[in-house]
Amino acid sequence: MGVTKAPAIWSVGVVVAAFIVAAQGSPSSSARRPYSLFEDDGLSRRHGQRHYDFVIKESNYTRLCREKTILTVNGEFPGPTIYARKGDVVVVNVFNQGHKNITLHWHGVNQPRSPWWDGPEYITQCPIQPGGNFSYRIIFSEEEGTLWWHAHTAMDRDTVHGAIVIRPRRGTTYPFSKPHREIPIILGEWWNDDIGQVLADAISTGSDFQSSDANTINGQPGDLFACSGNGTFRLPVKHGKTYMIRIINAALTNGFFFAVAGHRLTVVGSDASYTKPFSADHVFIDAGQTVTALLKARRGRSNARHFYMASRPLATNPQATVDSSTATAVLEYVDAPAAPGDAAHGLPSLPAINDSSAAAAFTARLRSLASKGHPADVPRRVDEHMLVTVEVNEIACAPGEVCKGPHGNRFASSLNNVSFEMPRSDVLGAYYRSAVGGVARTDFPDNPPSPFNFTADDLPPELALTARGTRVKVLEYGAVLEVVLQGTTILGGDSHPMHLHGFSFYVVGRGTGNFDKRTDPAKYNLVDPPYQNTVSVPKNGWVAIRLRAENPGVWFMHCHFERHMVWGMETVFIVKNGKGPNAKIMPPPPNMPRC
Ligand SMILES: *[C@@H]1O[C@H](CO)[C@@H](O)[C@H](O)[C@H]1NC(C)=O
Ligand SMILES: *[C@@H]1O[C@H](CO)[C@@H](O)[C@H](O)[C@H]1NC(C)=O
Ligand SMILES: *[C@@H]1O[C@H](CO)[C@@H](O)[C@H](O)[C@H]1NC(C)=O
Ligand SMILES: *[C@@H]1O[C@H](CO)[C@@H](O)[C@H](O)[C@H]1NC(C)=O
Ligand SMILES: *[C@@H]1O[C@H](CO)[C@@H](O)[C@H](O)[C@H]1NC(C)=O
Ligand SMILES: *[C@@H]1O[C@H](CO)[C@@H](O)[C@H](O)[C@H]1NC(C)=O
Ligand SMILES: *[C@@H]1O[C@H](CO)[C@@H](O)[C@H](O)[C@H]1NC(C)=O
Ligand SMILES: [Cu+2]
Repeated sequence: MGVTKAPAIWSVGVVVAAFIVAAQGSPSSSARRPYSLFEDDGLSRRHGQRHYDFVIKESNYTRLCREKTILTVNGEFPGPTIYARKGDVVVVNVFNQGHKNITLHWHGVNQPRSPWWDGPEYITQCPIQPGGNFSYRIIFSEEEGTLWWHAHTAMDRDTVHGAIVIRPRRGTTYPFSKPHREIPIILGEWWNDDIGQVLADAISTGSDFQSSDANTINGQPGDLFACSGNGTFRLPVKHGKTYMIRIINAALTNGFFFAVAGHRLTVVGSDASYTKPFSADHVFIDAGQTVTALLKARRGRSNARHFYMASRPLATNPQATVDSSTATAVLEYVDAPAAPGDAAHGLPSLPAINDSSAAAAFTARLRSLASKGHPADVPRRVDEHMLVTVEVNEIACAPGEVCKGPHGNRFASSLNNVSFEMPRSDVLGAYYRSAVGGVARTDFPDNPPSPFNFTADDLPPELALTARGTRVKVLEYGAVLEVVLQGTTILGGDSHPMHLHGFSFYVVGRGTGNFDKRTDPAKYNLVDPPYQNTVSVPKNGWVAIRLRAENPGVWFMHCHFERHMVWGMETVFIVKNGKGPNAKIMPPPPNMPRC
């Protein structure tokens, strides 16, 4: 591995020794991923902290009959699973032995008062350059359930990602019977071409991104694809046992439907929060989200040994290039008689690729555990209202340039018509030094600058134009914020998984067409709304979220479709310090990477 020494770790009075996690064998081409990689790795704890060493390095993998060099953590794809209990602090020592700048993000972890370890490049830190290292502290507070980690530089999260499993505090248990086993199911995508090249090609002409070549389950397309059958992810189960599947959508461009043939799933959680259990034939999971579900292994009368699991995208914009393929994995009853030639059962039935109503119907069933007698802690009084349009746009082609986006322009995207431009050094560092003006303007608009009929059928083409800017929104500590994210029909419209760092939020309302501030708030669910970190804004519809700005720091909000983010569909919330030491940002660790 080459790494024998951990970097200095920012912690008071704790002596931290290096702890090397050996890469679990070398990633041979299509080798079947051993099931044991999904088990708790038994890492020791020191002073209540767990440590992982993540070596960023290139590694060759074969998929779809071709070998390709990808960026990995410890040579593993998908990367290692992080195990924690609610309230733990986990230290991840990252060593960049790749050839690109990198940062890692702990998706859905609030990192209370500690934005320094949140990860998005040029928002909370400068990237870790090749040869460099940085130790992240993942500070788990209220989260319990399924989350994940991923690179937050360029499009590197394509292959640099893994699951985070957060179990109940020691001595407490799940709000349901303890499952026999817990298995991450990571939905992703695979490109035959180098992902850096895919990005560079799109940027050079302003065109749409090339679509992926396969969808994947735990890194494998499954046996509907050429040269892929040997690697297909197989989950061994025994009749009568209950399995907790922790489904993560790590894809760059797709929301997914997911189902298991011959089995229903009982959904029990979404992001890092439990939901009221409900039974479903299939789940819908947008990019960035997680769904935790229980699967009771019951073969039924068929006595079959194999059942397919499958994921297929939801594609809401017919113009966008999406990979519509179906990825598969196999549920294998290890206690069933091995029948010769026992091919996997048929594919599970999944909604059509354009069935947004099926996605909306699933999403509407997500309810937190609260009840009328014990309502969720949803803020009732709102201090700051924002209405934010979520748009895919165009930016005029510069003279002399050849652009291959819509109307001969470049593709762009925006929030409230601000197409976010990445600064060249981190917003957090500048803000901490009281110099935020050097990197950003603090005038992100609370409302669309010029209102229009957001979801009209025929919008004038000029409305598609937008302009770049690094504009952020500043909030007072403790303010209650309501953001209505409003989809638009500009360039046809699409759904958008909007992710906020530093917070989970209550999704209090959702609807089609234009949000109506006079009538829609009366229909909000303030009793048992889901508590999430990524919300699916429906195509040509809206969602309303509420949160208390009680986490001081600099927090990114962005679409989790990577191309939309690259085009500018994001902004930053700065939450100011409050009164008292527990309402202030922690000081930065001494080893922050520099720009
Ligand atoms: C980590 O980086 C620091 C500089 O920030 C360097 O002094 C140290 O040697 C590095 N540690 C390792 C193990 O590479
Ligand atoms: C990985 O692939 C690259 C190019 O595809 C090749 O040059 C290199 O030798 C390969 N490395 C290994 C260890 O096979
Ligand atoms: C799959 O595995 C079998 C048996 O190990 C081997 O003969 C075959 O070549 C493999 N196929 C592919 C496409 O890797
Ligand atoms: C989905 O596609 C089918 C076939 O192309 C079409 O008949 C149907 O109207 C579409 N549904 C929606 C909701 O767009
Ligand atoms: C907005 O556009 C929709 C769809 O074309 C239309 O039904 C609605 O009447 C329009 N609203 C207004 C206020 O013009
Ligand atoms: C967005 O900004 C661009 C550039 O300033 C402008 O041309 C366009 O009309 C604006 N669109 C809206 C909906 O405000
Ligand atoms: C890597 O990060 C450094 C520091 O921010 C920056 O100067 C450099 O341009 C980055 N490299 C690339 C290829 O983006
Ligand atoms: Cu988007």
